[in-house]
Amino acid sequence: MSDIDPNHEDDSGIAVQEAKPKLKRPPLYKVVLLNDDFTPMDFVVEILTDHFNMDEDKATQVMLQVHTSGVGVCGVYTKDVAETKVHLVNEYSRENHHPLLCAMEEA
Ligand code: TYC
Repeated sequence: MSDIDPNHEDDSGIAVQEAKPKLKRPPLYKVVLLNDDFTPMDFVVEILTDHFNMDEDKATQVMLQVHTSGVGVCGVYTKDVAETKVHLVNEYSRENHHPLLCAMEEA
């Protein structure tokens, strides 16, 4: 019964072990925003609508969550997508002379 027992004999009587499936889901990463005392609230809301596909209400909720608790999750992505979002948001913030920090952590 090869479906149940991975250690079994093939037709020649030789013991064989089936390879376990090697597929694994890729690790996911949370992209987060950190609070600071200087970035205008409107700018944070703009980041959340433009880079994280949130409507105005959701973006305001998340911005206030960051403002009051210090950190908030913008979304969960594969590594490449998370890295790109962090890079683009931090670059855009610096271009606009705001200290807003975007970071990623394993989900
Ligand atoms: N604390 C900022 C202020 O009072 C607003 C803010 C919210 C800044 C979220 C950063 O990720 C942030 N203007």
